Amino acid sequence: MKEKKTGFVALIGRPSSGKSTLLNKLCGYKASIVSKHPQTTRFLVKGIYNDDSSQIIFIDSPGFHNFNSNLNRGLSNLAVRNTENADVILYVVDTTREFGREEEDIINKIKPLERITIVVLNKIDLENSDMEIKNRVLEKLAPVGVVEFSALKGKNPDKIINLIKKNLQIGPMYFPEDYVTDQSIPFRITEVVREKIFQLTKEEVPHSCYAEVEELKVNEDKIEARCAVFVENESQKGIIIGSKGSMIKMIGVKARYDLENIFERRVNLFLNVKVHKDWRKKDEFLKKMFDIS
Ligand SMILES: Nc1nc2c(ncn2[C@@H]2O[C@H](COP(=O)(O)OP(=O)(O)OP(=O)(O)O)[C@@H](O)[C@H]2O)c(=O)[nH]1
Ligand SMILES: [Mg+2]
Repeated sequence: MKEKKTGFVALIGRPSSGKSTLLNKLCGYKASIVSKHPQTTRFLVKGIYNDDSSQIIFIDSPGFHNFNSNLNRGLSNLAVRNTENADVILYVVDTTREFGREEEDIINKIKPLERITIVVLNKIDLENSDMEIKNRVLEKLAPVGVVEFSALKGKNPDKIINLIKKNLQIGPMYFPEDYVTDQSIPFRITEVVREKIFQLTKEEVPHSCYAEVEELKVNEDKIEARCAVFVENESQKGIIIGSKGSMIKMIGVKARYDLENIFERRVNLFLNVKVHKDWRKKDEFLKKMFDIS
């Protein structure tokens, strides 16, 4: 068997800088959920890129930002932990934002690791994209490469892939060649449901939700799942259900559509909205749920 270059690439960047969008573009497959709200990603989500000469395992992480709650602090710690074990760090910079405290904090965390780092200057398709931030980053960090890109509109991420390959070693295959992600079926279901909630609701509501698959039947031609959506209080429950159930219905329709594409079979999805009072304030629960402390 031909030897391949393999390794782990950790994405890090401030919330909404486009990490998950970029991971999906690099993998050529939607492995990680995306929305316009910051803090969409809550877990270390893997997407796997395979070609004749390499296997690259990308690990998405929650946006790193200033701590203002236990959940955010936990998510930011998770993002940093992600970079500590990686062969290469892919630092995604939002060029429509000013260099601020978040960039400074990220650089202070990754610099001492002395890992191979590649900087992606993202969102160059937008009018307010400003390369001044590039100079600010490069004053503090010495990456092996800097690529200007649009994770949303860019057609060809080869430049980033090639740069990564150049910096990986020949190594073991971590996953079978036809794997595009290591995510379980229930995890994919809850993530897609969460994505729809992030895309269809606003302000605190998407952040107050988590989802859990309570019953699952997987057949060759059909998947049937009962999935609970938990919110923090009755008023959020009312918003998620919507007038005469219109919102939860829309979440279900859109999630099912995506899941049928992902699993390539029919999906029956039953959503049930429940209250888990103030779950984001319960440290023990957060620890268990998000593997964070
Ligand atoms: N115009 C434009 N929009 C982008 C680009 N990359 C990402 N976006 C948008 O920015 C928003 C956030 O993208 P995500 O990929 O969810 O960002 P993220 O860094 O994973 O965010 P968190 O998981 O919340 O930290 C979405 O609305 C994307 O469509 C880009 O290159 N150009
Ligand atoms: Mg994300």
